[in-house]
Amino acid sequence: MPKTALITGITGQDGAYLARHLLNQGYVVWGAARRSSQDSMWRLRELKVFEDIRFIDFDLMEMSNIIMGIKSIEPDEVYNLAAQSFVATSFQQPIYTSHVNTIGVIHILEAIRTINPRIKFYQASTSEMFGNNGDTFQNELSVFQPASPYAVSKLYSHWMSVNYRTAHGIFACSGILFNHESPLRGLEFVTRKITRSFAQMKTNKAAYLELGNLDARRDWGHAEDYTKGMYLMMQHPHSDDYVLSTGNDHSVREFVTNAAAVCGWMPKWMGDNMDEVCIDEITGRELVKINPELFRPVDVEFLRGDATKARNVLAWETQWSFEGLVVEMMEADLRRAY
Ligand code: GDR
Repeated sequence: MPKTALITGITGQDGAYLARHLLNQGYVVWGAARRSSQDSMWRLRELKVFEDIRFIDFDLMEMSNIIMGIKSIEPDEVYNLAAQSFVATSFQQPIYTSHVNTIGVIHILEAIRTINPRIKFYQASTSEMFGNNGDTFQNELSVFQPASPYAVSKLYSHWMSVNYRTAHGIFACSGILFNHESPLRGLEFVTRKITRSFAQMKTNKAAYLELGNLDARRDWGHAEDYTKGMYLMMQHPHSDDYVLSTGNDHSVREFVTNAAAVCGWMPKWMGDNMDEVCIDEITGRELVKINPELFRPVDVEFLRGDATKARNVLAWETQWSFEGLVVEMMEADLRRAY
């Protein structure tokens, strides 16, 4: 009997890569998608998995949907990837963010507990929960210091997952994933914003790129590696919490520099603070300017993970380097722009 998985948020970047991986492992894959997100099926089409997925109309805020869905699908594993996942938006929409990112999670956990407590559950937790905790590396034992409504809501759901594991014996894993990107990344996130804007600038569909905090440092990995890590967590005999990260950090400025080089520009940074710009030394063209409105009320300045536990316990490995990731994303957007 093939295993059955239900993925919430299947139309997102991680949903697409996870669906492909599970299909390759012989799973029957069900995707929970809201009607309004039908236009997001492009990722599943791009990975050529759309036709192989079964869909169920599902809203995390509707407990009745979730109960009916889990009863009819009878999944072995539920991966909860659905969320309001853009940190900047969570400052503007803290109540919506909190509802979706917290209540949605207990809806699923309660459904599992009451319908079939043997169903395994994966919660998409995040390195944002660490906030500005001052550690040089963050791992499963690091202090949580969430710095946005998004991070606070995710911390609630992390602890709820832990609680259902310890209080009710549910197989609940919390994957504390550092930033993970790909050509399927949403345009609101900084990496894809950079590669998409540069591709548009190359074909003169855009003049220049505006960014906020260039000094922020992130541990950027590839979503393909990270979704394989989700799957490994769910195959281990015991449920637990795991950090997934590369152990390397880079600034937004470095991401820009690498992406610009792939476009054939020779990036040079000039000026300070709000007047900082990046120009192409060959043509003198202005590539990047600062827009103060793109700064967050509070930003997480530095995140770098220590994934020793996942490497040792799950034999999790990363195939992608930071440099390879930037090249893949930049080349994909250059192809799309033509
Ligand atoms: P992040 O990702 O907040 O780390 O959360 P994002 O790419 O949005 O920001 C990374 C850093 O870049 C700075 N930045 C900008 N960010 C955006 N989006 N747009 C800009 O113009 C810009 N200029 C500078 C930000 O201030 C920030 O410091 C991501 C999300 O996927 C979360 O859902 C996930 O939980 C974490 O990664 C791990």
